[in-house]
Amino acid sequence: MKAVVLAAGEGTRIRPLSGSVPKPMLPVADRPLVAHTVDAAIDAGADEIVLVVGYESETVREFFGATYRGVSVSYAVQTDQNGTADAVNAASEHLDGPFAVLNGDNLYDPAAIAALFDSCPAVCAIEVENPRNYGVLSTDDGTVVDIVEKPADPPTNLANAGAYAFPERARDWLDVPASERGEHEITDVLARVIDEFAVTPVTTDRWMDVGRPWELLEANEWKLGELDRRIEGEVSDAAQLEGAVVVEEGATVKPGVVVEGPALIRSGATVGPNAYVRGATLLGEDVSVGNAVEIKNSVLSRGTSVSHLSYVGDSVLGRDINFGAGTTVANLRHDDEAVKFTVKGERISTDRRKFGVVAGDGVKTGINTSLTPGLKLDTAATTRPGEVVERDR
Ligand code: TTP
Repeated sequence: MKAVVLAAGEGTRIRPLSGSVPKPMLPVADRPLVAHTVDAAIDAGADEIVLVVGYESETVREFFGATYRGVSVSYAVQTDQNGTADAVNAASEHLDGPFAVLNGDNLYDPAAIAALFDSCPAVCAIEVENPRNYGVLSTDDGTVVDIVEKPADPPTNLANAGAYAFPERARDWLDVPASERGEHEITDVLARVIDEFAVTPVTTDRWMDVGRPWELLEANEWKLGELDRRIEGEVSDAAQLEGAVVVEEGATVKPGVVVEGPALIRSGATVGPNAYVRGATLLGEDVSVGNAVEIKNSVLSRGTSVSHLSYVGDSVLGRDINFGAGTTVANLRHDDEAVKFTVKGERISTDRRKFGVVAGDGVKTGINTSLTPGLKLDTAATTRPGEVVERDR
């Protein structure tokens, strides 16, 4: 089956991380986020991938090229991000026969995607505790009979897990009217398919939609947790690597370093001496973690440097950041409440007891900067030496 993978969005809710890199290309373990989606489709047996691209599309094209893992990849351009149905519509001339649609910012269980392909027409569903926040599926006798967005009174706890296998006819139904929020939604295409076909709900135990920065952290927790230990870089005899630790070729781990897996230290990264890296942590290409630094459950993107005497916990750092000596991230509130974070101007709960900071590309902190939980530092923001930063900047 052909799989259409939607990767045209910028990811406004994940800003500032999507400043120079579109959300689908943000790092999740050893690959961009969207590569996990494409891998799930290929592992499930997709025989062709159609990637819908738009925002900063070059980076996506460069990564996948014309074939990826032996499977043909073609591209459709969605000029304006007018919604998920509009995105699939942009790919319509690539479609013949039944086709699957997957979100390029979702992590899927490949076994569920294989079952989805086998059960076409079908939609993936996951049981959730709080269905009010999702598209909710009503079923009758093993068939989906309705889908309702964020219902006040959910008919089931089966949430739409953003993966669809559509019959060929659905290609003619992609031009749906705009929804209340002004987007052409793939769920309206699904509603039409539900009206005309028997649609099977394929349940999955594990699925994740990456929309906000802490979800990128959680996606890394998932995928770093799947790594097997592999040591190919230069590791000092006086370093200690515990559990599922990957040190890629070209990475250096100096004396006195302790790394607790799951952790991935990518090519060109240097760690130590005397640093403490705790799981789940991704140290991207050319990252530098220096003397007496502790990093815990964090993502440090390519080229970022936390050189000495600093602590970074439960945080996501973009590219080419420099944390000055003694920069300390707080990741826990005194009142033990969930940490809040600002998404599109609104302060919302991350539902996480521990969450540190999100810093955009090129941020520089002065020495001895203290950063409070849930702080957002915009692209290229700076702090002064000794500052206590309590407000986003
Ligand atoms: P969303 O997460 O709804 O949108 P987004 O990725 O642009 O992020 P944000 O809401 O933070 O701005 O999109 C779901 C998937 O569909 C995602 O993989 C991006 C893709 N998409 C498109 O390809 N074209 C579109 O017009 C839209 C709205 C989304």
